[in-house]
Amino acid sequence: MPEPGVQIEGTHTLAEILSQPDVWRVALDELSRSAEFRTILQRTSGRTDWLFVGCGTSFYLAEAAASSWSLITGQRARALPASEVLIFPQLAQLDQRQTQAVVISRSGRTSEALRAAEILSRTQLVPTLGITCTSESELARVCDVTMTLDAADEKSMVMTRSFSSMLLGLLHLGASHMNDGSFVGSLERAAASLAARIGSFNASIESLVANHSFEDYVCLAQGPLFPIAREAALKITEMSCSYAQSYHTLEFRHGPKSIVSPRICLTFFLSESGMSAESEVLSEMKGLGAVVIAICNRASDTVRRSSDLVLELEADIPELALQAPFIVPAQLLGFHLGVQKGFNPDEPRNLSRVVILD
Ligand code: F1P
Repeated sequence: MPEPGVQIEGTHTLAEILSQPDVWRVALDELSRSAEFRTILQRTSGRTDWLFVGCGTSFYLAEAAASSWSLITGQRARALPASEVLIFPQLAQLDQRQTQAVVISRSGRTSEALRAAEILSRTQLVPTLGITCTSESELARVCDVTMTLDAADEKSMVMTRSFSSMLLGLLHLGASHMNDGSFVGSLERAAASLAARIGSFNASIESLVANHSFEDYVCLAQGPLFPIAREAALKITEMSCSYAQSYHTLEFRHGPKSIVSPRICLTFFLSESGMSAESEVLSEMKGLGAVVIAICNRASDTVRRSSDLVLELEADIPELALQAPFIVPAQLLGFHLGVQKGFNPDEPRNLSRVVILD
């Protein structure tokens, strides 16, 4: 393992994180023009109760997709880890007449995801939509229909552009079900805004990491951004072997804030709906001595006064289109923290790219 702080040149993980705006554009364009997408639209129309399923990052993707799906379509949508479908299938509250299952797996090979797809399809008789970044996947052989975003596949062990691209693909599907053709345009504007800022975001985050030595990490968000905070915490853990936590922003006051000190890094994913209330928490935590990173579309005055680093997207897009761009700074934070601690994010400790069970 290299000496702590040694910059690891040419990692594919960093290149893949930085490639996201371009990959989103390609993936969304290919999806929109594909016969596969039209088939999926047709085969899933009329289903009114959506269950999103995955493992690890793909489970947090399922949570992000479920929260957005409800807000975009007005339909009931839930997320479960694939393991819960295997062990407690009754928790899924499946209704064969209404439920549409979506099984998410970058590799299309994760044992729990494949087994959950089989149970949903063959035992519970619920239609299954797979989404993956791997062509000719095992997942596609198990699910009734499958969305494949191979432009978003990656070499990295941890999921970065696969997470954001598959999320955008599912948002595009939800908006298309509602005949909202403008939503894909907002996703493209989000990509353009991020593309213009991602270089400065990367430099700012690398500099903040170089100038601090953290002991604790907490990611905070509300609403459809809360799954992004959960995924952000996992990225920090996977790439830097640090214990990172996530909470609903206003929940942080109710006990967890006891850990706040000058050695804590608090990352706020600020919604537009809750900007005022969330800014107050941010200001209070700065008052307790925390180092504060604010990720937002446009910062309030309180956020500017109280943050050590403000990363603004400044895009004219609906709030839901913020989910994918907001995860990118967190991926960069996890990467630079890992390098600072002497790890190689291309080869995270203890991890394998796919979890295959006997
Ligand atoms: C799911 C997953 C990843 C994790 C690691 C192990 O993979 O848990 O989220 O980062 O790579 O596998 P997949 O089912 O999405 O391929």
